This record gives sequence, structure tokens and C-alpha cells, in this order.
Amino acid sequence: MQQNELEQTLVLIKPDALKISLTGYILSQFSEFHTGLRFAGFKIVHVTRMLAEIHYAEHRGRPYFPVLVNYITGRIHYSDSPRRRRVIAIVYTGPDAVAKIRNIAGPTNPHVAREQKPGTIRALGTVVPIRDAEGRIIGERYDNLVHASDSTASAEREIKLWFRPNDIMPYMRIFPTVTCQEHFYLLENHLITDYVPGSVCLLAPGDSAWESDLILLEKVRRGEAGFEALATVAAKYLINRVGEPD
Ligand code: 3AN
Repeated sequence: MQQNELEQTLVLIKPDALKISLTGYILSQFSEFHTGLRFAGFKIVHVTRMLAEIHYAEHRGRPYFPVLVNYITGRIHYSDSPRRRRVIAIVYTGPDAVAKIRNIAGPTNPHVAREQKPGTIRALGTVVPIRDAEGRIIGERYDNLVHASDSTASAEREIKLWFRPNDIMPYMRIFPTVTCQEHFYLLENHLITDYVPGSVCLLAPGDSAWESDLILLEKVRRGEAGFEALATVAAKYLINRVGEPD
């Protein structure tokens, strides 16, 4: 019961929803009044390609993957306005958070949502053909307005990917954290522990870090894990940084 009370899930309000001003509607559908869930974290994120590719890592290699990355980074809905490219990332907390939010979000494919779960948020989405260079249709893009974690395991991975511990209210952190004892910097996609000009500080002594992140950084340092692991930790520390390649 106690464990269940503290379940968390990640929601992303995607660029298509922002573009057509559905934010208020979506927040209302997910509100505590309807779901019994509370905000634990909330932020507006300019999504880098690194963050998008790690978030959707399980779709890598699928024909729609490049389009999916362009969609979540805002390149499709704000093609001429890079400064408006953003998503709203939210952590909801409460009993059965994953299932409650998924039920209100609806099926992945908006056509299916309209047929089988009218009234869900994704029933308001659209399906757009994906074409190759010759104009042949090679797949579909689901502009389905929101992302919602599909299991508690995915929720943990995704919350730790998008949020630093201190982005989440102290009493609402459910994943183990540790106090970092040393400096970690990112320099040209490599991990270093001594500052050199041009490097970005990810963590410093005294910072609160996800325990699993520090374990990953140790593996990267020992050469037992590569860039994907490093990016999984680093992406959240690069969110909304001026000058970050996107
Ligand atoms: P959900 O978002 O419902 O958990 P996932 O995790 O299977 O669905 O897929 C993540 C995203 O990838 C979806 N929101 C959708 O935009 C896209 N996607 C998934 N499957 C397909 C597909 N067969 N064709 C096009 N896009 C897809």
C-alpha cells in the first residue's frame, strides 16, 4: 500500500499539443480532482537530440525513428521557430500513477484511440504519413499529444533521464539518491574528472545525484560502459543550457 501510494510516472506534453494550446485541457484531465495524483516535478524543456534519442532508445532502427526524434524535439511543429521548440515534462505521484495516466492518455495510435477510447487525450491526435525521398509512404507518424510512461520500470528510467533529484520536491523523491563526492565533466562526449576549458560540469562534490547515475558514471570511467550510458546521465544536466547543440 505504502509503495503503491508513492508510484510515479512521467508525462510529456508534446510540441503538437503546445502548438494547438491543449496544455490547459491536458493538465485538467490529469488533475488531482480526476486522478488523485499530485505534481512532484514540472519543467519546460528545450529537447536536445541527445535527450530525444535516449528517451526513445527502444525505437532506434525503426523506420519512424528519425521522424519521432524530429517530432519530440519540436522540429516538425516549429520548423521555422527554433526558440519555440519545447515540451512540458511532468512527474505525477500517487496510487497507480502509471495506469491512471495511461488510461486518460489513451492508445498510442490516435485512430485507434478515437475508435476504441473516445474521450481520451490521444483521440484528439492525428496520424501523418511518413514519406521517403521519392514521396513513397514508408510509415506513419503518431502526433499523439502526450507521452506517458508505460510501466513503473519505464517511469523510473524516464524520470531519472529528464529530472535531476533536486528538480523533484524532497518528500516526493522515490528513487535512491546519493551525495556526489567528486567532479564529473563532459567534454566532447567524453567523461573527465578535472576541469578543462570548454567542458561542462555535470556533478560536483555535495550535489545530490541518482544513485544509479553515479554507478553508471563509474562504469563509464572504468571503460565498462560507453557513450549511451554517459548520455543517459548527462542529458538532464544539459537541459536548457545556452549554447548546447540541438
Ligand atoms: P506509447 O507512447 O503509447 O508508450 P510507444 O512507447 O510504443 O507508445 O511508442 C512511443 C512513440 O513512438 C509513440 N508515442 C509514437 O509516437 C511512436 N510510435 C510507436 N509505434 C509507432 C509506429 N508503429 N509507427 C509510428 N510511430 C510509432
